[in-house]
Amino acid sequence: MDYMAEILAKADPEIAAAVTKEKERQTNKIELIASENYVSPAVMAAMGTELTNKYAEGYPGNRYYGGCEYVDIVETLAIDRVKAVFGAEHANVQPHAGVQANIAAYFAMLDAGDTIVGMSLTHGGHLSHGSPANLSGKYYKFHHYGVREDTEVIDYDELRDLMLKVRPKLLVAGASAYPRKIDYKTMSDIAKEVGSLFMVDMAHIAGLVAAGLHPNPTPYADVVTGTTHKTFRGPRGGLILCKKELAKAIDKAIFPGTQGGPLMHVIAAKAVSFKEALTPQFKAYQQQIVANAQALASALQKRGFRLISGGTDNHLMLVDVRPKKLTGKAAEKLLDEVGATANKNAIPFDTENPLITSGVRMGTPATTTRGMKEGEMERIADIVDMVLSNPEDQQIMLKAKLLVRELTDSFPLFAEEWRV
Ligand code: DSN
Repeated sequence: MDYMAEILAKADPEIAAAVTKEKERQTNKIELIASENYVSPAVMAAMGTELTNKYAEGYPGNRYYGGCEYVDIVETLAIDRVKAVFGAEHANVQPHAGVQANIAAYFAMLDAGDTIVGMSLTHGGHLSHGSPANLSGKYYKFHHYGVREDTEVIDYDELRDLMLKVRPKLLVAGASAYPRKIDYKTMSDIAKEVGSLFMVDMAHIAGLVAAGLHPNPTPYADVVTGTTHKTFRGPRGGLILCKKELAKAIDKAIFPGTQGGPLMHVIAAKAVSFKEALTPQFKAYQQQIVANAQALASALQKRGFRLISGGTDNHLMLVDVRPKKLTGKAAEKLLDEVGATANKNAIPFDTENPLITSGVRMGTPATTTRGMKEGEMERIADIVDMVLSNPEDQQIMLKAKLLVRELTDSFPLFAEEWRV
């Protein structure tokens, strides 16, 4: 046990025990949730520092509290590094998470009641892109585009038609369950034609963008939001990038607009992850995420699975489990029983309700961090196939469980190789 864990175990054994169990879960299961990852020891260390003690409302050099000279260094480094990573004119590193980044971006650019066009949650969009259950859907008038039923990819002509009809103040690109590249240039052209602002939520693919493997939305969008904890492999948190003209409005929208004190320990961890993102090892890691996603996708297809849109260009895929006579909910549970963690997910034109669904979303950021490569993706596809094709067969389920354990034992979670 390390020193910090020992302190926690002495002070609060109940919490320490749950943390230990969670560490065991992460160690002994195959993590296929597309939005999860394992941070480096340096990122983890930054989060457990004295910076958590500091109030620092405001921005570097302009705070509402004294004693900010050192957290100013931290936040300035974070800002400069993330601007270098994405080639941005301005960056705000204070959003606590992705939803907060999106809400602040809307608050900066719009008035309550304004019209926005965004991707439908049921076609791969995000809750904060206008779900009626989210503040975004309650305070703004959203219209949604989706994917075509035949191709299951975004139809930019249909999107243009909707934009011309609705003439929104803002067009939002980005998704949380869309396996294909998004054409930011075309979307930006449509937004310009209609006179709308253009925002890209790159939360899922930030790591791929940082490594130059996915188109960078920064030159095309007025505002780019994102998270640091998915493909990017930083701490749980959000960020906003924007053009100089919107810098003041964005900063004001985060503080005092929608947040109070920044989480300086998390901002320090973000800065560490931004430094990691500037290394060649990070680029190699992101390349392997994509190679692994392609390997897993084609291995699943070889075993008869149908993937939404026929494959993937990024780190994730959506598997239609209806041909296996399963729901997404049942598939998620079966996979979990053998030690593979994925999440049920609506597929486009799903007829099941969102708590049941007909799909499972799988991604490769976490397994890639463990050092797994294309060969291991074949083994994972075997496990998924065994489980979802034979849910009633206890012997096959047991065999799948053993195969998961063999894999996780061969790729220790905190092995040296994956440390940057
Ligand atoms: N909950 C995240 C995901 O899993 O995609 C999005 O916020």
